Formats: sequence, structure tokens, C-alpha cells
Amino acid sequence: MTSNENQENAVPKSHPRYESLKYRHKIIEGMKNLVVAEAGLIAHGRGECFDYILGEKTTEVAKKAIEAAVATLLLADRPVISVNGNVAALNPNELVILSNVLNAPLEINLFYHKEGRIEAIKNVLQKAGAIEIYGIDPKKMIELDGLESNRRKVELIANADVVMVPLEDGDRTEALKKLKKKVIAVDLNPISRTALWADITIVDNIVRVIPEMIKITKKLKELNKKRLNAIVNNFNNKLNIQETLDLILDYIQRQKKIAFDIIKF
Ligand code: PTJ
Repeated sequence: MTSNENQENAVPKSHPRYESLKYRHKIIEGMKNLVVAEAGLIAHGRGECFDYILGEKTTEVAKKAIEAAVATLLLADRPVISVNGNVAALNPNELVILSNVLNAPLEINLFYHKEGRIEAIKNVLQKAGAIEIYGIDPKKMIELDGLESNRRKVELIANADVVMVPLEDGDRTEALKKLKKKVIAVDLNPISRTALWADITIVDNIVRVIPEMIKITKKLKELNKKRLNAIVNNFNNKLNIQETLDLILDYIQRQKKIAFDIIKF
């Protein structure tokens, strides 16, 4: 039994926060196996906080962004899904399925370099069924202009027209935009630099986004290019982020009332 199973077993399924704790333990286990960077734990905690004030569900606003993202990826000539430690630890199986249904290769791209991390993530993805994984062989990598962090080292991303960047830091999104690539971000923080720079920002938890994207891909694959283009053209990222912020404000207002009704001070 792995220590992750031990920790998961410590949380009864009836626990009101079972789902959230389950993913927390996946991140902890990922860190022990080198998949997740130490800072990945903190990033996850920040994500949890935003998820909490979004009601921990995929909102209708996020669904619109997911539909536009899938249509964009289906229309792309050279799409790539960028994979970091947190994403690999949270839902590797669904990630591989998404890559297959979209025909969008997976490329490992890490912010925090540490000996053995790429290998650990490669193993997780292979175990999940991935056949081809990019971003592994240093000889095949080139460096992106305008970026100093470790994320500058890319393989297929260098020539991609659309790049999906789940749980990203702002610098690379900005660099990718300057290189005229379309960027699809998944970020629970609707006002992060990544969220604001991306062409399409899905403000939702990656653990819910990927299964939803798989479902929507199967549906949108039936559409012709004209209809896919119409979905993309009807999407307005700025408006979508504004609507998300409104949802957060509404949620907090409602919770404020509920909290004060329950607890009589
Ligand atoms: O594996 P590496 O080395 O590439 O490093 C990955 C992390 C995530 C540690 C690195 O990219 C990082 O430090 O990211 P940031 O700058 O903390 O940004 C991560 C963003 O992802 C934050 O805005 C979080 O709110 C958001 N986030 C965290 N967990 C989730 C999330 N968004 C969607 N789903 C989540 N589960």
C-alpha cells in the first residue's frame, strides 16, 4: 500500500470534504515522488481557495470557455497540451484521453527544474497510457525568446499554433502570446497574469475541466469548421472573466448571509 493510499484511507468517503482531500493527497504523494515541485503544494492551496469561492463546481461561465477552448483545439493545425507536475499528479489518465481525442500531443514543461522530475512525470504519463510524450530529450529542445525561466525550453511548443497551459505562471503565457500563439489557460485565479493574458481562460479546477473537455470534444468533433469557428468567434474572454468575478462576488454575498443565519452571534 502506498503512503497515498494510507492517507486517502484516513479520510472516510462520507467526509464532507472528501473530494478536496483526495486531490490534496494526490499532490502530496506527487511531491514525494518528484512529480510535483514543493511550490506545487502552495499553488494547489491557492487553487483550493479560489475553488472554494467559486462553489467548487464547473460554472456555466466556465462551460462557455471550455467549449471555445475545445473548438479552438479542434481547429488548430499544431495544438500542444503543456504538462507540469501538478497536472500530471492530479489527473494523468484523463489527460492522456484528452490528448488522444483532440489529437493534441502532451509536452512536459516545468517551471522548477530538479534532477529526476521529468523522468517521474514521464513514468506517470506512460502508466496512464501515453505513447508519445514530448519535452523529454534535451537534444530536441529549443529555447523560446523573451523568457528566462526554465519554461523557455520547449520542443513541439516552439512550432505550435495553439498551446493549452494548465496551472501556468504568467511569464510564459506572455511570451507565448508575443510569439503569436493562441493560449488556452486553465486557472482558478481569474485575475492571475496567465488568466488575463490568455486568449481563452477556463476558470475552473483542472480535475473537473479535463473530463468536461473530453465530453465536449466528442460532441464538437461532429461539427464542421464553420460551426467551430462560430463558437470561437462568439467567445469573449474579457467578458467571460468579468462574469466569473461577478459569480465570485455573488457567491460570497450568499455565503455571508448563510453563515450569519447559521451562526447566531
Ligand atoms: O511543475 P512545475 O515545476 O512546472 O510547477 C508548477 C507550478 C504550479 C508550481 C508553477 O507553475 C507555479 O508556481 O504556478 P503558480 O504561479 O503558483 O500558478 C498556479 C496557478 O494555478 C494559480 O493561479 C492557482 O490558483 C492555479 N491552480 C492551482 N491549482 C489549480 C489551479 N487552477 C486550476 N486547477 C487547479 N487544481
